Amino acid sequence: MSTCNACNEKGTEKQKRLRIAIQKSGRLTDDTEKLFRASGIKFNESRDHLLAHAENLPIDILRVRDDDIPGLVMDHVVDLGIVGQNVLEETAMQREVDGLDTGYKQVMIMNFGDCRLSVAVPTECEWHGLSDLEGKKIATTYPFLLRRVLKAQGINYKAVLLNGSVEVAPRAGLADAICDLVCTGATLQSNGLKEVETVYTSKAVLICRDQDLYPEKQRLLDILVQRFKGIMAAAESKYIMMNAPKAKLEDIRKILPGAENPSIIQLEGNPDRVAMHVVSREKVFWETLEQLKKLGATSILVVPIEKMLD
Ligand code: PRT
Ligand code: ZN
Repeated sequence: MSTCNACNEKGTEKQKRLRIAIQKSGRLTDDTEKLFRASGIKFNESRDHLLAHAENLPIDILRVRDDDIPGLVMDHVVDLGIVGQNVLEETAMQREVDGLDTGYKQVMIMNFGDCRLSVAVPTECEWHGLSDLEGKKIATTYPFLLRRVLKAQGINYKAVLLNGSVEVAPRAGLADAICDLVCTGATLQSNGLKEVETVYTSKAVLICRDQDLYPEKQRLLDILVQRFKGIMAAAESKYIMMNAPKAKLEDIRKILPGAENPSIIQLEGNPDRVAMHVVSREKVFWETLEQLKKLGATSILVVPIEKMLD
């Protein structure tokens, strides 16, 4: 077996290599790995390896279950972690009760992992509000997040803790209602449930241990954050090109979302028309293009942007 610097950390290596915990296999994995690749972090080891070393940067990736990520950061086993806010806050509340460290710093909110924690009841049930849950059994994987909301409303209920298949609990006679993560709502619908109240909304977040990092690691983190932000900004942005009547330029600018300082180029042989190039920092919908066409724009091109550095 070959020796590995990152595993047998010597003092100096430990000070330099940034350790990031990510979800091994689940809903956050593809987006996280895509972001790393786009940021120039290259690692070859397969998902079966617990630890992967980046080839080109002093970064080690630790692949674990998402539930373990907050604890690894809070116990200073890793420097950074990418995890859902739902898991982060639930774990922090659980650890507080257990008397464990709960310190971390939120570095940035990511543009993936969106979901909501919602109460759902059987479709045929009438619903008037959270007070309908008084005295009821509620199945959930997130007892602390649920309790925070219901306690604030003075509602007494019984939590039934389930770590999977929460949506079958009412049909199985285990609970009257559930409180579970929802994305499209299809799972609730196919289990005869309706979403009645959202108690928490969540996205994936990048978190950091609450101690100062060694300077080399902090510098690397700053670079990563700048790259992540550039990729996320580019994901929403589009480069738009069109030919347009000079007289309508102001109207065109008004309907282009988030477009600043367009470049205007005079078209050869046509004094009334110009070429307009602009970066739009918001999604561009078909409706917008149709409006542009009505204003006399032609040859409209909307091009994706890969990277962006302001
Ligand atoms: O194995 P490991 O413990 O790492 O993974 P896990 O099974 O605990 O988590 P995983 O991979 O399912 O989700 C990881 C994180 O993704 C969650 O903690 C959320 O932050 C985020 N996320 C985003 C979601 C969803 N969307 C989501 N829809 N997590 C779970 N779901 C489940 C939900 O529990 C329900 O079963 O998807 C189902 C509902 O989806 P819809 O689209 O039918 O509404
Ligand atoms: Zn999990």
